[in-house]
Amino acid sequence: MKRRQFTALTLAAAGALGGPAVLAQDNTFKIGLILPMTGPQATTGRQIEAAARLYMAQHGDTVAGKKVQLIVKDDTSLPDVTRRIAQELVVNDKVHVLAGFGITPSAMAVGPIATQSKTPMVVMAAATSSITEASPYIVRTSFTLPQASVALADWAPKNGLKRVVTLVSDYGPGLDAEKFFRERLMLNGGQVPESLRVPMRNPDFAPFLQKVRDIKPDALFVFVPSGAGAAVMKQFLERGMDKAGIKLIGTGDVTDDDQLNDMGDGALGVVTSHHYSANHPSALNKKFTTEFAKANKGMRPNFMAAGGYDGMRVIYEAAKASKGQGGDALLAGMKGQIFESPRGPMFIDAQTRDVVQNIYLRKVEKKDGQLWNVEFDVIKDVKDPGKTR
Ligand code: VNL
Repeated sequence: MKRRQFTALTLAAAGALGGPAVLAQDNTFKIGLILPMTGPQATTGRQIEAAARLYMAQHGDTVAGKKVQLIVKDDTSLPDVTRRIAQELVVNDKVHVLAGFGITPSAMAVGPIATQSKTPMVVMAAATSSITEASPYIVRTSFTLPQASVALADWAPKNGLKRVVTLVSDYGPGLDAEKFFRERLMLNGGQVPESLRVPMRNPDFAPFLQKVRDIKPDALFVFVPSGAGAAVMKQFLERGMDKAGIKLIGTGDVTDDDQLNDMGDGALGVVTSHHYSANHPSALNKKFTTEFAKANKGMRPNFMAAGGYDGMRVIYEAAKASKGQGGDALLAGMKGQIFESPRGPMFIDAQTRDVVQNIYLRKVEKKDGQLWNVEFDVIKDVKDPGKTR
């Protein structure tokens, strides 16, 4: 960008961000969907975009009498890029709502823009507990790591897994998973002899897994972001960890439905806790997975797709309530929504703007020649435990 252009953009942005955004005056309702479409989190972008488009195909592309315009932008998972794109979407495109946000740093980077411009911001993927505190305009339709981790820490010691090593990606969601899993496991009489953290970008799991082998715990608890699970599984099996008697457990990010079916039979029996499984037995989910596959060359939706699909639901219903207005009216329409999602019942807590939902315990099983996360227990209506302390 030339210097003069840059200055002009910065000034325009500063002006527009000094108060409520000036919204598109024509008869459109604009959704700025910022996603990682390339780079290490590209599967998250692909899943969420597909889900958003499916929602629009099923529910029409007009809402409150306005034509819905979905503007998809690739932030490559770099927070500085996310911030710049968000600013352009607010200032130049005059979007009514920002949405997407594949990883926590990207969501955090945009919080101040949402606040200053009074633009509602729907977080469809990122899952660190504190994200909703980055702006009063943030509403979340994904999940939180404390939500998923606590359920597993209750299950593990009752099922013979008392000494558990944790292995997490070294950033927001991983640190949440580590802390909430460990505290709850210890409360339940378990032990965590070691807590390992792997770099978020280009992790090499081998040296960490060697360490786990030496410690020989009952189980290894893992959190890695969506897209990295297959690599963990492969190295876990290659190093013969399962044969050494170490069980692999984790949040459902590890047995991600986007990759699970390609992980091979070594994944059988892995127990995880999460809010969405493509195998969730409900009529609504059957319709969701079937139509998603049909529109996307047989692709199976994962939990990211669920977050994107439900995020669109939250936006559409809020737009109806606000009669197509943005800003505070749109935000108000998002708070307190309660509905059936492909994941099960779901509620946007008006106080926290965070999702309250069922957390399921699941085991990888083979059905009709395919691997699935099969739910075998449920903890109902779980609020983010990260907010009740
Ligand atoms: C995050 C959390 C990202 C869970 C993920 O995949 C995930 C995050 C991209 O908050 O950055 O599975």
